[in-house]
Amino acid sequence: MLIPKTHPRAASLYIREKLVHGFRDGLAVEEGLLAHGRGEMFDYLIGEKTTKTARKAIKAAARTLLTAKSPVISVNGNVASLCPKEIVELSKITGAKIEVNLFYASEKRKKTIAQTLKKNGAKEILGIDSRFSKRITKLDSARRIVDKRGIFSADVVLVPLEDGDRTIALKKFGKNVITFDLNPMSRTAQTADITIVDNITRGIHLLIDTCKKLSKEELEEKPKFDNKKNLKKSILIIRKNLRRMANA
Ligand code: PTJ
Repeated sequence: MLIPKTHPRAASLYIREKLVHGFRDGLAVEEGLLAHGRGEMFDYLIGEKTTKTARKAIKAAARTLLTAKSPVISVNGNVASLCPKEIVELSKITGAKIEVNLFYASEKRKKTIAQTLKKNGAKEILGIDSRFSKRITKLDSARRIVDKRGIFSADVVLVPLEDGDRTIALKKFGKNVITFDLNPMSRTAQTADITIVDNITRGIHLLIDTCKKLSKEELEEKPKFDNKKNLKKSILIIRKNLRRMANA
């Protein structure tokens, strides 16, 4: 599809096309298209830009990833469709392992996602070899199967575009959870330790840059981040935008 650069919503339409291609290439599932639609709606409500509150969460996420002992980035079909290159770059900068972990699991899709990540420069992808499978408790979906070298033994897990049950289970399992979620009211957003309310396709670039730029002093500082307070601010941004639209 040809999208004119001058189209007022060109950026958003390009992102949508990426997901459609990801779906056609066997990375994302149909349900992922629906999840993307929900994301688009919230992106519209936050103004389709990275807010100050998202920047604050990104800084906290960068610090947490860089100071983690064993960080892991969990990748699903949507994430693999939208930003595989950036996921690999983030993993290289932070030393985080990459693990494929799917809600609608299939061996074929896991392999397709792993291949895509490798094409984008990843050396090792976890979550593919069943010899290393372990179960995390209190979770019914296929996502309970994790890699013992990855999510199972991680201290910090980045789980972007996630469903609520998984985030709750990871928290109960003692993990420090970071997420990208455009819906500040979702269970994932509300349960995670650090929620970046931004489109992953925008926010991940800033997360990579922030990881590159954080100074030694900033890394040593005691973290002051309050996720609940930050989420309230994101909800207020949405309320303000809705009010402005209603009064226009
Ligand atoms: O590939 P699989 O099998 O693991 O399935 C993945 C999906 C996405 C289908 C699954 O995790 C799912 O159903 O997720 P949910 O419960 O719809 O949650 C996805 C959340 O991500 C929603 O709150 C969306 O608003 C949000 N979201 C969608 N697109 C983006 C986003 N947040 C940030 N950036 C986006 N581009």
